[in-house]
Amino acid sequence: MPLPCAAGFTSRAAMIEEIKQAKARALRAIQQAATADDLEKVRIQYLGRKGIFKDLLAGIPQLPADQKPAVGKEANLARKAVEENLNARKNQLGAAKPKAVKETFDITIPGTRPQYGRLHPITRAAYELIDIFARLGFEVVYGPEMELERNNFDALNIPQEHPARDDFDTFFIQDDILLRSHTSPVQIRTMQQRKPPLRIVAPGKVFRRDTPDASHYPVFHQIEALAVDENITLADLKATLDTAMKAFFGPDTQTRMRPSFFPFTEPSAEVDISCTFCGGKGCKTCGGKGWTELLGAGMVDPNVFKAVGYDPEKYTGFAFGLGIDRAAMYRFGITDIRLLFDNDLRLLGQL
Ligand code: FA5
Repeated sequence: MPLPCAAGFTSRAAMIEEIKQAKARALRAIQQAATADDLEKVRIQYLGRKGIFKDLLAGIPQLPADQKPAVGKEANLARKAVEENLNARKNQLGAAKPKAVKETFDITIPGTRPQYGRLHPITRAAYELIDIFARLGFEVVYGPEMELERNNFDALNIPQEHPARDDFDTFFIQDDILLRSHTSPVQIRTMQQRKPPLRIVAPGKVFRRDTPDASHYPVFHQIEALAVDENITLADLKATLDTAMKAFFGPDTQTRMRPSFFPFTEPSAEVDISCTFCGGKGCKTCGGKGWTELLGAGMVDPNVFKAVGYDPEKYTGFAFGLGIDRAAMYRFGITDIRLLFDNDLRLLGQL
């Protein structure tokens, strides 16, 4: 707003009066400003580059020399007062904000729960099994998922064209390299590197051409065990399994061996545990049998010892391979193995 100040004022008194009035109007506008935006508009109107005070001060040089100091002083005082009031009001308006937030904050609303991560049931089962076998004196070793055909088959007494190859059929990378179809090749790798006595467990991922169903998956996990020494017997195998299964599934768990066949063990057995869902009474999950298959086991075949340069006349040993995914299912009450691989947090979050 242009003011009739500069050239129009002829007396000091008139100009001082004008400054006082401008100051009064500014202070009123500051008090009436309800928001920071209103306040900013007032600041621009009075103290801005083209504001009212700028115009007032522009008139001072035209005054007679003896009047300039008094008017200049009055103008500076007025501008200072406006600035101070602007700052004070700004603080007032700023301070009012948190108060409004405080009033609308309901402390009874439940907080947002942070999402905690946890281990996958297969990982948990693997860690627990490793821990149990470690306490029984087994050392943990690892082998590669990509394996030589020789270690997966030939050295385990499964020569080319042997029908047992079908049970362990897998994915070939090239002619003599494949994705291991069980953890048993780690037996071969370990025995080739060490002399008896030895007691090892080898957990890891394995691959098969199996079609997925409630208890099979084409990628799953096993934990292999191997104990070799003089005078190891089937009783050692049975006692080790009994102790480990009771530690993992609970003290009432029963273990039984059914005669079976694996080319790398003789005799061989499928090992069942009493059904964890019905406690052995028979239910839908165990097909009414009261038992569920968990692992394959046996006494190491002399041909395997020969393949790794151990003396089969001197040493005996037991070995087994346990399905970790199945162990996790029976332990955590999951009736379909596929659920373990869906990664649905609604299921995993309950375990
Ligand atoms: C073997 O893999 C033998 N290597 C085990 C063994 C080791 C025997 C040492 C003797 C000495 P089998 O194919 O039965 O055996 O598999 C062992 C366990 O792996 C089964 O009992 C089961 O718990 C699990 N398993 C087998 N196939 C699958 C699959 N497709 N999905 C999930 N778990 C499986």
